[in-house]
Amino acid sequence: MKLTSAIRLGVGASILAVASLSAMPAFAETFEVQMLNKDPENKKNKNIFKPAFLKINVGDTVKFISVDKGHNSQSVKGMLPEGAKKWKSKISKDFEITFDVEGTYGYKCTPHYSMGMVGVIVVGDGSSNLDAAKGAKAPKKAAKAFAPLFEQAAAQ
Ligand SMILES: [Cu+2]
Repeated sequence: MKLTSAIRLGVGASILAVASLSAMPAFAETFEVQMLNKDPENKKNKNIFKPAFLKINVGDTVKFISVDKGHNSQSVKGMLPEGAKKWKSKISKDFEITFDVEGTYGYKCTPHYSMGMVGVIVVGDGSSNLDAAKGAKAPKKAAKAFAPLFEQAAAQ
C-alpha cells in the first residue's frame, strides 16, 4: 500500500513539473534598448531608442539602458494590450520590465515625446491590439516616428 501511494505521488509530481514548465517560455531572454542622445551610426538622428522596434516572446525582459542622461521609458496610453500594466521609469536610470501579456506596446521618452522619441515592442502575437495602438493619439512627430514601427509590427 505504502509503496503504491509513493509511486502515485512520484508520477503526480513529475506531471505537475512538466505542466508548469510548458506554461513558461523555455528560455526567457533579456533584450537591451539603449536610450541615446544621438544614433552613433547617424548623428542627425537625435533622441532615440535603439533598437526602436523589438519582437520578443511572452516572459521576456527588456532592459532600457540609460546610455545618455535625460531619457526614460513610459508606456503610451491606448498603445497597450488589454490587461497589460502601464509603466514609467525614472529619468536617467536603467529600467527593466518583463512582458507577460501578449500584444503590441507603444512607448515613449516622456521629455522627448513631442520630438518623436518612441519605440514599439511586439510581445508574441501583437495583432490583438495593433489597430487600436495605431489609432491612439500621438503628437505629430511621435505619430510620424510610430508609423514605420507599427508597419514592422504588422509585418511580424
Ligand atoms: Cu528622451
